[in-house]
Amino acid sequence: ESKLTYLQRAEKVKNVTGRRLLELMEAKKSNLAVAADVTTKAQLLELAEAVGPEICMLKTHADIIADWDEGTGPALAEIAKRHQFLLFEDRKFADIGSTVHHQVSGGLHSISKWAHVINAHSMPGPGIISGLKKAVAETDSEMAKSLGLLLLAEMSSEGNLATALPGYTQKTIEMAEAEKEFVFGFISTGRVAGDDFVYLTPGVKKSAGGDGLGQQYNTPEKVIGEKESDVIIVGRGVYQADNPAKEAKAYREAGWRAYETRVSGSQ
Ligand code: UP6
Repeated sequence: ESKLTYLQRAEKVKNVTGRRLLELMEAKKSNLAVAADVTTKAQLLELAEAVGPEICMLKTHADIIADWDEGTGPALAEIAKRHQFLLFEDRKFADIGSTVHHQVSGGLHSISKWAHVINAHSMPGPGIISGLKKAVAETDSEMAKSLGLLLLAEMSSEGNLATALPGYTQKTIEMAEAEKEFVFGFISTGRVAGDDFVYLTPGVKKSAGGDGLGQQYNTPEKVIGEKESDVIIVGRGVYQADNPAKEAKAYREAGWRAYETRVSGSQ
């Protein structure tokens, strides 16, 4: 059972971006990440601006933005700096080291130029971490030097093999343990390892259920309180609401309440 505060946990995390995330969560009283799964640049920037004050992180899928251009990353970075949240590009790298090395730094999206956090599947083995690390080492951008990596230890979707295959999650944790300067946490349904990693959980909505395409939802109370995750990731629950800013505030308050209850140990 984890009673440590986010600030106490920050001291244990080696990656500088992981520490910064925990510190700004405490400062903003927010353990909410919004998944900005909109499909145009204008919608993306508008959503970032609207939910910015409520979130610790904006999770993007750059490759679903129809009109992504070289100004999109810098525009997001400016909003993130002003509202004090991190940018997490949810590219879910899943290839050999040499390929992901190009994918993270090149192409249309130049992810390492604007993202603070990236993630990868552990399926290809430790070479995927080496490839991403090489891209970071080669960069001359100060920002890319502090990039933090999350590994997918579990997924939220029904029948996913990370959860179904015995040993998959444990092997993923071992890969992270070996690279703690770079890997600061996991995508998981809850706490799967120690206090020195950060846990981020997608598949969160006000009421539990699904979406007909395999997604499985849990509530903020269950994810933060019972499963002891750290960050709730909410997509459709926020951006499909009539008023995304107001809905983000409600999710932030629910997530924070669940955290405070957990660390205080009272009801
Ligand atoms: N996501 C999951 N499950 C995972 C990993 N990632 O849902 O195991 C991502 C999706 C989406 C967001 O790519 O961007 O989290 C969930 O969105 P939703 O709240 O609209 O379901």
